[in-house]
Amino acid sequence: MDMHLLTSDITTVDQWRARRTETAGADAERRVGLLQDRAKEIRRDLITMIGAAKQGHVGGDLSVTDILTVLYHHVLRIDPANPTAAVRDRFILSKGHCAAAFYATLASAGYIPHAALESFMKPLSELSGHPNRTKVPGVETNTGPLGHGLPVAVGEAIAARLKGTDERVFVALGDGEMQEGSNWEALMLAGHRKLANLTVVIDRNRLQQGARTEDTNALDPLDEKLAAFGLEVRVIDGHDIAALIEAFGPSTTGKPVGVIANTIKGKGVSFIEDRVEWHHKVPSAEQVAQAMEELA
Ligand SMILES: Cc1ncc(C[n+]2csc(CCOP(=O)(O)OP(=O)(O)O)c2C)c(N)n1
Ligand SMILES: [Mg+2]
Repeated sequence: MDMHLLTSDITTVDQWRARRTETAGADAERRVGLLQDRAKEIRRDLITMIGAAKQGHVGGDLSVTDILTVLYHHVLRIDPANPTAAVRDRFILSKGHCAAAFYATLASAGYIPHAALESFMKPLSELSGHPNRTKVPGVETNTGPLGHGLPVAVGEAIAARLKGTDERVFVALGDGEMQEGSNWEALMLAGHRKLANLTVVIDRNRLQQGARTEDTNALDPLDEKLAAFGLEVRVIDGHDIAALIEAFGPSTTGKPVGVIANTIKGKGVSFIEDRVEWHHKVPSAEQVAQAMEELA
């Protein structure tokens, strides 16, 4: 029985497939350009959604957008027409407060109809403020309470190994979220089990809800910490599409991969970029219009 009221948009899935084929076959420069176009569409959608809902987490949505774009439009081996296919790569958005970016990405891949984005955070909408796997096709596990996505991803990576498939598991976390102890327990197990099929992506925008991470509970040297837990660490610019593609390549050491994606919270909209108050501030109609101009 399909639990979901929302179902995939086959026209968009076909378009997504055609675009993926085009992206895969393009030369490096054109590939980056195509993915930047997708990311811009997703940024425009999430701004529209948050402006209409008058709720959301716009800063973290904009910092994770390029990560989501590269995963869904180039890397993940998925079939949005069959979200629960027995063999598939998995993605978990552990920083579940960034649901708007996630839903906009799922819509761009055809998991859900684009028109459904209009219901974001409305009463009784499937598209609530944090993603729910029983309501939204493509969502692998419920997130929102920080610190739970990575432990689930570790379990999925172990399950894939037990099944003997080559499925890969990706999880995106906030940097403030790394202050949750559960993540370090999960990393310890990932390192111990040498879960080479797991890629842990940290959206390192250096801001959490009310302040800078390094002023709250410092994470640096985060690369050394991840390496000490047994990860193969890749530090990149999290808005550099080519660097993201490379960083999402398979493990070369037999260890789980840890990607520290240095990002800018609010990336793409000048008055939101790197400003702590935009963690969950809502743009006015005028600010939505200005953001759209910048993202034109
Ligand atoms: C366990 C838990 N505590 C508190 C919150 C409230 N909360 C939502 S987002 C957030 C800050 C997260 O910062 P970060 O992980 O850096 O995310 P980003 O900067 O990408 O938005 C907090 C404290 C929560 N969702 N879960
Ligand atoms: Mg952060």
